[in-house]
Amino acid sequence: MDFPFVLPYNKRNYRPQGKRRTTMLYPIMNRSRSLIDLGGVWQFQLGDETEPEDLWSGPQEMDLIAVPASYNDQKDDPAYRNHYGWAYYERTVVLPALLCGNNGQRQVLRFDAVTHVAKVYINGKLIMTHKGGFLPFEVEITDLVPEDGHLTIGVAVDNRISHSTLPIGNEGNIAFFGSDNPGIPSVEAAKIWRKKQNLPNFDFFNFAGINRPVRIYSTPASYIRDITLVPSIEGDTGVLNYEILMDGMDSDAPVTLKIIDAESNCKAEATGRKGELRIPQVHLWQPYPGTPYLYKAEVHYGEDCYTEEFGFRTVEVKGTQFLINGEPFYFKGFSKHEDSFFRGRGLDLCLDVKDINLLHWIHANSFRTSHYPYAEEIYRLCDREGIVIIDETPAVGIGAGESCDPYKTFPIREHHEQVLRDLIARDKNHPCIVMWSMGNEPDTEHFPESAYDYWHSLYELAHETDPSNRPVTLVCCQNNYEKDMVTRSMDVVCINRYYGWYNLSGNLDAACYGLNLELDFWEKQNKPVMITEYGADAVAGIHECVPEMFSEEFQVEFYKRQNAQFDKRKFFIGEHVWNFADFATVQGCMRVDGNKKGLFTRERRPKMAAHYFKERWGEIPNFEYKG
Ligand code: BDP
Repeated sequence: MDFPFVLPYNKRNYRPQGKRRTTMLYPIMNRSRSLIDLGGVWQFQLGDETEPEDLWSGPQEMDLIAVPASYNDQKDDPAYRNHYGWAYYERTVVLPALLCGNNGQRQVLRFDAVTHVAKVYINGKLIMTHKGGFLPFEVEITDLVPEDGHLTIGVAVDNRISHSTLPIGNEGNIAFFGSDNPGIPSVEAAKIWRKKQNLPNFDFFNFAGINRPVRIYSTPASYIRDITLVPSIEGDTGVLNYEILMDGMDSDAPVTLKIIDAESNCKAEATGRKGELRIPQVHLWQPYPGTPYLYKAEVHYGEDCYTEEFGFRTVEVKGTQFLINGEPFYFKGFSKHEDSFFRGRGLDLCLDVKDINLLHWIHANSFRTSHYPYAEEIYRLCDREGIVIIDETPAVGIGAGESCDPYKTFPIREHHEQVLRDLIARDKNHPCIVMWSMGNEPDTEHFPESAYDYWHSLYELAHETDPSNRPVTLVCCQNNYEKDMVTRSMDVVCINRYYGWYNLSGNLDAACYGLNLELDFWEKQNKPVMITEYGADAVAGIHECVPEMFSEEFQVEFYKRQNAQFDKRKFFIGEHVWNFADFATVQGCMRVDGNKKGLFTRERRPKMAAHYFKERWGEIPNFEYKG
């Protein structure tokens, strides 16, 4: 049986786990809705692997911790950095009197992301459990707010990754001296020293905790639950199909929708929860340096109102082209990470604004949210700033070598489907998003048929779920592309390639040869192809006259040589550099203080290659680059 995603708490319907309805509006403050941000300093304690009880007693000795932010780097303590298991957060707040009692308002507690599993307690009682570290969840707490407004919010967070989580962690979680090869002849002797820890099957640090904002917002008792906007274009007329979902107390109040332009003029109006509106001489949403023109959909329902921004733009794959507003688009940009000093994966609006400005500086027009859905704020910024996004699920690391079929052994399918639905439900109205990526670098080579079945059912699910039916892709790793059946069947072929780095290391002539052989293969598939990752580590400050690996000069040369190959291919529709900036990852013998493939350092200083791309991309237009 289904039950509402926003769960009014009472004993009858209390059910912390189950199938959820995936609709959720971004929390805003307006005349009908209040919004309280619970960011600040909370109390914190590390736990262990013991499953938290359903009743919260509140850990006794607590440290201070900033929210939102990952906990790992907030204290210089290996216990924080390398934690494995549960951690406990607590904060007591007093809600204003006007938000308490039977005042005809609903109070909702919303978490934008808690990584990876959260158990939420109010005044000592478990009210919700959520799995998945990169998407929001919420719970109605109206009946839990006492007259005096005192709320103790407890959150237990589990950072363990496994074959049943996304991203994937290696099962067993037993590290022998932190290495596969301890150099000790007897396995038995090696086993004497072993430690449970997260062993990511991916290359970014497993930052955990309350990574994104926690808020309490209110709505009237009858409220707008979701808004779906599907804009299209007919000639110079904008056509908007819309659907509004309402919920709460029964109400026969009418629903109205107004479309307001950027100059605050009302361009169209309608009554009813579903319909179509037409806007003559519509302004298009165009990627920067075009104008990313936004309209507002203002919805009223009884006492509630909600305003959602949207844009008129079309996306279509035609032959070997990727069309935005009917014109062939060329992707210039990056695959990125949410990653910064001290905060880990925590939301940092200052960094988001800085990164958008750096994208403009370098003349990039797009990025991919590798390797998980990002915080909602960045998509809102990109809508305004005209940056195009490929939006990715956290499905990274689905592969275990040639002896194990991950699709038959990893219990992730149901969770993956849920995450895909939740992602699309959250992000469906953003004009900046032009394509969904179902995942990054799974095994598509060793078990091509299993892989095809798995990814194709998700591919269909994504198409069915997205009301705007955007193109869908899967980002594929360096593999035997002749065996891989999945990548060639995507709407856009997205390839991550490391010719000259992991393959044919340091030899750029051979790298170009390998790359060209592969491009010849793709040329025959009659699909648009883009590179979603290519890159070389460069340690800022290492310079050489004869470019060798890890120097800034080599990084420039690596890109110059490969870009020249891409430029020759008409079906090649874009280049996303790996990575925008240096980032933290699992320590290991291939990493010096993190992954150094950024064009910018972790503190956002440009390397030589950033200047090279600024010049290159300054000369590549968004549209018609390949004619
Ligand atoms: C790619 C992965 C990415 C890594 C990158 C690298 O998709 O997450 O960080 O390799 O090794 O295969 O730098």
